[in-house]
Amino acid sequence: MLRAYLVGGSQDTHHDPAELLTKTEEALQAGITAFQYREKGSSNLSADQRLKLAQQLRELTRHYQVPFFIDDDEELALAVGADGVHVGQKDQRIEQVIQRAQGKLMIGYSCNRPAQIEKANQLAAVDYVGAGPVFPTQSKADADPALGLKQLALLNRLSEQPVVAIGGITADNIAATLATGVAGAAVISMVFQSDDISQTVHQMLTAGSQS
Ligand code: TZP
Ligand code: MG
Repeated sequence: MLRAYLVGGSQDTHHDPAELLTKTEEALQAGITAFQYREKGSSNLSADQRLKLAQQLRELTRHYQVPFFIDDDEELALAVGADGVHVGQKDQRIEQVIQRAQGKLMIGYSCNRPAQIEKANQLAAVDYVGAGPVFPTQSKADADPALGLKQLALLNRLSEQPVVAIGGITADNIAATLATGVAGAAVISMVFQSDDISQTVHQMLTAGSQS
């Protein structure tokens, strides 16, 4: 599920929900293995617009039988029948999300320090860990400094849950990223800024398998 994980919201497609839907469908068709709706930062969508877009993304991902996560909003995830919720260190407290979502949603949790991984290891309800940013990224305004591959490999070794790497992953570094042993790569701009989404998803799915 984590191998080729696409993340996106309207801020990643020129604030155009229709473009988000079209590009996400192209990526689903090409074989992404999970999708996360992440409406953030510079987004100007109202709550009603977010709900409508989340419902449309739920329908699309269901059609392609791909797990659908929502960032930082377990109420929205429950309302649209998403498969999971993703929680950051700066979002709502993980304990509160677990209380509301346990047994109903898969839970992903962002970690970028060993102490955070150790905490995640204690939380049985956490299904996977997102680790990053691995490389510098333009897609997250409040991103922490880049981890680099050595630190990513360390976090992956410490984690008892599968780890998906995120942040600054491109065609040039995805093979090295996967070589750390993580379960997969999560990307925004590699796909949403691609001129050929189908080919880009193919690169994600085959990276690291050529020797
Ligand atoms: N969390 C850590 S880095 C990041 C998120 C959501 C942004 C990843 O975007 P990109 O364009 O793949 O670097
Ligand atoms: Mg978040």
